[in-house]
Order: sequence, then structure tokens, then C-alpha cells
Amino acid sequence: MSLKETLRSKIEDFRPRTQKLIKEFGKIKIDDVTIEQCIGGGRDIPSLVTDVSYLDPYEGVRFRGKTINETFEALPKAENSMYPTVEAFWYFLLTGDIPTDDEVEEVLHDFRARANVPYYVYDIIRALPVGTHPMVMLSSAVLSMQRDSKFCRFYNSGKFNKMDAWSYMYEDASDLVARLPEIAAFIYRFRYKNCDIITSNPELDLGANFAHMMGIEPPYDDVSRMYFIIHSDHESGNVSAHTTHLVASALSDAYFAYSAGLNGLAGPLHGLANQEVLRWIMAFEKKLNGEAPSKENVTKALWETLNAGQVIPGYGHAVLRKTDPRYLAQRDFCLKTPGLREDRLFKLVSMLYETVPAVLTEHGKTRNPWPNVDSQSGVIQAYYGVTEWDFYTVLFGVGRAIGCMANITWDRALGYPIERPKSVTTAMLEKWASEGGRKAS
Ligand code: CMX
Repeated sequence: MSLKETLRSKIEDFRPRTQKLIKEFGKIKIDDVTIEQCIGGGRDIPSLVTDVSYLDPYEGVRFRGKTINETFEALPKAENSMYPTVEAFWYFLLTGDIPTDDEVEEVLHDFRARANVPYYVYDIIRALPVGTHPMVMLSSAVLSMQRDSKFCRFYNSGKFNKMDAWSYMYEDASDLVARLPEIAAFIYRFRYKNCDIITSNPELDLGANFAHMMGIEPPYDDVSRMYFIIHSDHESGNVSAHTTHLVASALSDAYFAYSAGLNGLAGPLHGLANQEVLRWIMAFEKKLNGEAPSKENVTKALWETLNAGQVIPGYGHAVLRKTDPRYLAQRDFCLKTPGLREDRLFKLVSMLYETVPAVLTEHGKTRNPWPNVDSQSGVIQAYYGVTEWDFYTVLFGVGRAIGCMANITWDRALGYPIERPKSVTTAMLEKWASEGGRKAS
């Protein structure tokens, strides 16, 4: 069976579960909401459903029930590699099944057929003014492909129905995931390498082809596979995943939805933090004036940042309450890679790992003083020559697409409705506060 046929049968088996929950148990209460949660960005309010990944505050993310290490272990690996292909991971995220080698091969072929980026995408990137942020280039490129959306064409065909909508969303989702590496590599070479574009090698898997188009030798292919997989999904409440889901809930297609998701990813409190980490580290190194980093001078620099009212980028998280396993997966890669483990920036990042949690704890504000995914990723990129840090969120965007696209395919499969949470006024909150809670009307 092809991936799409496997998915079809999974969807048909799954639909009755959602229907039963709505019809038979729809009125069962699962939580209460406090004023703090209402004003404070909806923290911890369970109001989204996804089976693609789950984020435990202490354990970190599980993709389809598996931790990052279990995922790496279980999936078929790329040739001569310690890491699975993105294609194998895509199959796994969509279906929850570990694909066989033949099934991975089929996705490789499918992606090759889909990876053709329309010429106008590159015209649009080229037409943007000098100095445009690479995330604007990526988001515009994604949005421009809406013109060819199969989902949109189906919607306008007069034959649209909710039961089949997922099939067209799947088509757009697969096209988008297959095309993004070429678009991202184009943005990189166009913006930073004198427009010296390297054409794609369709014989390679997605991670290896991306490394090839970036013009970077192995093991950057493994860096890419690892990076795209660990950045793919982090359950549904984070800004990029939630925005994509929200926009798609209006039956906007994958291009409209993911372009919007990317705009959220570009915020410094979310995906842009990986760029901010490297910027912060470079500025800090400059201040050291050749002095070796020590606990004392690192602590001093951290307090200068905090006392200036700024956040320490790469630390803290809205859900996590321990070191992010995505941070540890990247640290692990650094430690087992000769050269990288002796790298001066890696040593500085390791020194920060030893120092920041205590400083943030003493500072007393953040609920989670531990590092998140972003505090480690820039160091690896810089080591392989990708020192242009304003490109880093584009890399995050290629990875995040895998999770967002799997999610909106399932959103349509299970017929999730348009999202529309209720808002209240401040006066209402004040009234309920004075009455000790909202009285049932
Ligand atoms: N440095 C300094 N202060 C921090 C901090 C940090 N790294 N992390 C949180 N705080 C502060 C918050 O700004 C907040 O201060 P105020 O009360 O003055 O507003 C206070 O601690 C409480 O915040 P929190 O409940 O611990 O964290 P939030 O859920 O509000 O925010 C996050 C989470 C990630 C936005 C925040 O920790 C942060 O700004 N971190 C730095 C940026 C970063 O690394 N972002 C990447 C996140 C990863 C991802 O996108 O997946």
C-alpha cells in the first residue's frame, strides 16, 4: 500500500473515535480556566487535539508516542548515516507506523516527483528589496505557491466535501514539505553566496539533497536530517503550529496556513530565538576581548543582559520544565563529532549550560531556567560555515513544516471545525473576581 492508501485506512479507522467523543461524551468537563490563564496566553488550557506529538513538561516531546531517541532508533536510517531520513519520519508522523525500507523508498520517489519548485517562486524572492529578512522570503515563497493549491482547486470545483478534503490537503502538504529544502537553499545561496545557486540532486534523500544545495559537505547531511526531525513538531499550542492549525481551520489551504505559521515562527520569543542566541554569544565573545570564558565572566554578562531588561535567548519555555531533549540531541551530536566538540563556540554554549540555570533561578522570574532547542542549534550551523544567523529561522521553518503539514492533514481528516475560542472583557473578569468566581447562569 502507498503512504496515501495507508493513511486513508488509518483515517477511516480513527474517525469513529472522534465522533464518539463528540456525540456521547461531548459535555464531559476536562478542565477549569483561571483569570491568570485567560490573560496569560491560555497556558495549560487543554483546547487543542493532536495525536502527532505530545509535550510532557519534564520528559519533553514524544512523536507518535516515541521520545526523540526512540524515534531515531526505530526509524530506518539514511545510507551510511546514524540518522533516519526525513522521508521515513514523514511516513511515521502521518501514520504512526515505522515504515519498511520499501515504504521509505516509495516516499523518496514521491518527494522527487513533487520537489519541482515553480519558477515564479524564485522570481518573487529575487524581486524582494535588498535587506529583506530571509523569513520574509520564505513566507512569501510559500504564499506564492497558493496559486497551484490542489485543495483550493477542489474547494472551487463544486464537488467539495468534508470527507475527502484531507486527500487534497495531503497533496498540498506533501508538495510543500518536498519543495521547502530547495527554496530554503535557494534563499541561502541567493542572499549570502552571490546568487551562486546549486541545482538539486534528485538521487539524494531530502536531508542530503539540502546539504548538497547548501554547498556543504557531510556530515552536514546528518545535521540537516537531525535538525529537521527534532524541529518538526512540539504539540499544537506553540505559535507556529497553532497559527497553521488556526488558519487551516477556516479551510484555507496549506500555503495560506503555513505562510502564516512561518510569520509566527519569525518572532524572537519563538523560532527567531536561535538567531538571537548566536547574536548574543558573538556579542559576548567580543566583550571578552580574547579572555577565555569562565563562570565568573559569563555570570557577569548574563546579569548585564537581565539587568538591561532583556531575556537570555535559548532559555526558558512555556511548557517545558527541564532541559529540552532537542537541546540534548544536538549537544549529543556535538559531543560525538570530532572538531565540533572542541569548537570554541560549543565550549561557550556548554559553559552557558553550566551557568544560566543558576542565574535565572536567582533572578527568580522564569518558571523554567533550563535551555530550549534554540540555544544549541546556531553553534552547529556556524561550525559548518552557516554563520549568517538571520538564516537560522528558515532552517527551523523547513523542519516545522513536517509537523504542521501532518497536523493539518489530520485536521481535515477528522473534520475539526473552524477555531473560535471565546473572549471576555476586563470588566467581566473584574466582576467574576469580586464574586469569587463566575457563577453559573
Ligand atoms: N530570560 C529572562 N527572563 C525570562 C526568560 C529568559 N530566558 N524566560 C522567561 N523569562 C521571564 C519572562 O519574560 C517573564 O517575565 P515577566 O513576568 O516580566 O513578563 C517571566 O520570566 C515568566 O515567564 P515564564 O512563565 O517562565 O515563560 P513564558 O511562558 O512567559 O515564556 C518563553 C516562554 C520561551 C517565551 C521565555 O522563556 C523566553 O522569552 N525565552 C527566551 C526566548 C527563547 O528562547 N525562545 C524560544 C522558545 C523555544 C521555542 O520557540 O520552541
